[in-house]
This record gives sequence, structure tokens and C-alpha cells, in this order.
Amino acid sequence: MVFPLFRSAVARYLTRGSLYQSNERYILRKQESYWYVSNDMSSQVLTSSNETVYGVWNTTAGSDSNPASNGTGIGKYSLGQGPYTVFDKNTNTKYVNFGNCNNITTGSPNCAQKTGLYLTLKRGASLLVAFQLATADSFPQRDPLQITIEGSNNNSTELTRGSSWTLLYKGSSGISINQTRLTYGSIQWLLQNSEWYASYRFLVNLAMNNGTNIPFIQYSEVALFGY
Ligand SMILES: [Ca+2]
Repeated sequence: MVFPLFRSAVARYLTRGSLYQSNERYILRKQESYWYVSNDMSSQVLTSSNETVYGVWNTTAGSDSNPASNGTGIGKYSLGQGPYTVFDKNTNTKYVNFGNCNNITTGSPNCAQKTGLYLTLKRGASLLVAFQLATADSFPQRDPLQITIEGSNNNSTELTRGSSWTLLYKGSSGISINQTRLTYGSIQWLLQNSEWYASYRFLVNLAMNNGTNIPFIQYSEVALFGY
């Protein structure tokens, strides 16, 4: 299903963000001389299956990245459950980051907050329009609640510096409380973003645990939509 639109309507969308409501599965696409709205989100995913993805911990928007690595405990992500698993289009694989957790059995209330990932898109600079997260297989308390997304066009050696990044989104993950396991949350729109970036940093600021102990934060997919 498509609805033809003129370029001026797109300009209004990009500058004011007033044309579309959140949670709609429509996205703007360009075809020759005019734009239209499509509900085919799958063709708009910015990532490929062979992206190089870097895990981070103890990192917030604007701050330097602390690289995370394979393993268990502080500053680690589970072997085989690294950050690349969120871009394989498979909800049965998940990213498990322990962040600041020094007790991975019982965890703590603020366990693994301020963790996430960054990558430079294989396809090159792209305009991020929306995103959608998917839950993993266990305990909803470990789902992301609040997240940030930043963009950068700096070269790879500068991407660990906080000053390289521009904040594009800060807010809901789109995942609801006690959402069904292995399913996608609602689409979240970046209504104010009109810049093309080659690299993106995705961080979880808060989990769904509401003060209860969790041993890590987990999610199965981060779908980045745009063009
Ligand atoms: Ca996955």
C-alpha cells in the first residue's frame, strides 16, 4: 500500500515531525521525483548481516565509550551473545551485557545500565528515521526501558570519544512492561533528525527492573530504519 506525496510534504515532515504518529508501520520512501509512504519496513533496515559492532559499558550519551569484551562480569558481554547479535534479524539470538555487575547470579538494581554498542554502517552514511527493539527469551525485568541513540561522521579512531557523537534520541525503548518474549516493541520515531550519519551509538540507560535485582540487560534485535 502506497500513498503518493510531494517533496514539500517530506520537507515538512523532516523539519517539524508533524506528519506521522508514532507506532504506525509506515515510512517515507523516495521513488524518482516524488516521495511516498510505504508499510514495507523490512526493506528499510540500515544494517546488514555482516556489520562490525563494538560493545560498550559504563557509557552515557556524550561520554567516552568504555569498550566491553567477551566474558563474564564487569565490562563483559556473554560469549556468543555479543552486540552483533542484535543485527542478525533473529530474535532467538540476544545481546547480554553485564555492565557494572560484579554478581552475575543475583545482580543488583542498577546492573548493566549505561551499556550498549556502536557501529559504522557498511552501507555508508544514512538517515535514521525510526527504530524498533525486540525482547529476548527470559525475564522482562532485563529488557531496556530508556535508551539513547547518537550519530557520528568522525573516523573510526575517534568513535571512542564522547565528543564525536551527536544525540539524536533519548527516551522510550518502545518495549512495554511484561511484553511477550521474542517480540518487537513499538516503532519509535526520530522526528527531529534530518542528518545523515555513518556511525551510530545505541545505549541503554535504564532497564525494566524497577528497582529489583537483575544480573544483566538483554535484547534480541535493534532494527534501525531509514534511508
Ligand atoms: Ca538477534
